Amino acid sequence: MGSNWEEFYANLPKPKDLDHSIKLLEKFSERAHNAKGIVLVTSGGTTVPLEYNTVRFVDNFSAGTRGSVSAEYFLEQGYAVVFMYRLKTLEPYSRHFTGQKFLDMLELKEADGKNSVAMLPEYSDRIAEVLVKYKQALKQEKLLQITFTTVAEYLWLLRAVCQALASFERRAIIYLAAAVSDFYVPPHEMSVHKIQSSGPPNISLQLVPKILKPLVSLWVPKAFVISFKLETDENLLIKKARDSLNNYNHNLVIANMLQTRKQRVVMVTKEKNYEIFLTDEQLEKGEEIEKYIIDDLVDRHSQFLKIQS
Ligand code: PAZ
Repeated sequence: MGSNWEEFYANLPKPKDLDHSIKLLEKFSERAHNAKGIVLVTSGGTTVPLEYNTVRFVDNFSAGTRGSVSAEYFLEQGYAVVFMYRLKTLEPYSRHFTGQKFLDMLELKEADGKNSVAMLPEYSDRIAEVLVKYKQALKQEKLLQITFTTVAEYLWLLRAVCQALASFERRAIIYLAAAVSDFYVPPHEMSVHKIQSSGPPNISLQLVPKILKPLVSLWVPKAFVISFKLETDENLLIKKARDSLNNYNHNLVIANMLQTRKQRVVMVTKEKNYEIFLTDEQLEKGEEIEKYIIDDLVDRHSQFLKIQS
């Protein structure tokens, strides 16, 4: 079962809200035809539930920074964006104000025994800057957000989004920044109830088939497809990225190390490898590497449109 994606899908339970997401996608993609192009950005990590009534699951690391930041820069460049993300990970625009950061921007005022809330003036410019971009994306209906949690939900959604974007042909960009589980528990082997701790559990994980293969060759054969490769051993990084490019024959792999992913990536194309990085000074100033990655990709996508048309 591990290598056959069709059989794999046939055995994966379809998510309950998939039909609703497909309707949203169809409407969104109809409207998006007048944008410069459309991008699917995947973001966050998938889970692998160990039980149907899930108490425990295996998780994949990703805060959703790469995806949410990239989505903002694609929007700024005039693309419509389908942001497919793990529930409760970072989202475009709201990512600037998460957790305590948001509360620290407010002050409490008391008058006549009543409390009211005001924005601290020193944050006003920063908030206004983000708010302008957010409102513009909403007004232009250029951003659609859809969520997944498990690897099964991710895979069902991924195929549905690709099918909705196929009509954009070369104008579609598929930007796969999510951290997707390589292993899963096949549905027929999954415990229904919480696994009891009376002894060591016997959990056997199987390989998830390589979904880039049907994605590139069947679902969106004309799109500009970018995958990411995450490693923790520098010695493996470029070889694994190039192997992936050779195996799936897509347009580009962005290779990054877990430890340095916010400061350095290597762009692996059919012709060459090149780095995009931020200096320590740029990083300290709060610059984001995704700005430079997206600038580069937008250039490459324009070239791709010219060469192929
Ligand atoms: O979401 P984040 O900013 O914390 O991390 C981003 C990332 C490392 C998950 C992404 O850049 C990436 O490499 N995604 C693909 C992971 C993989 O090889 O499965």
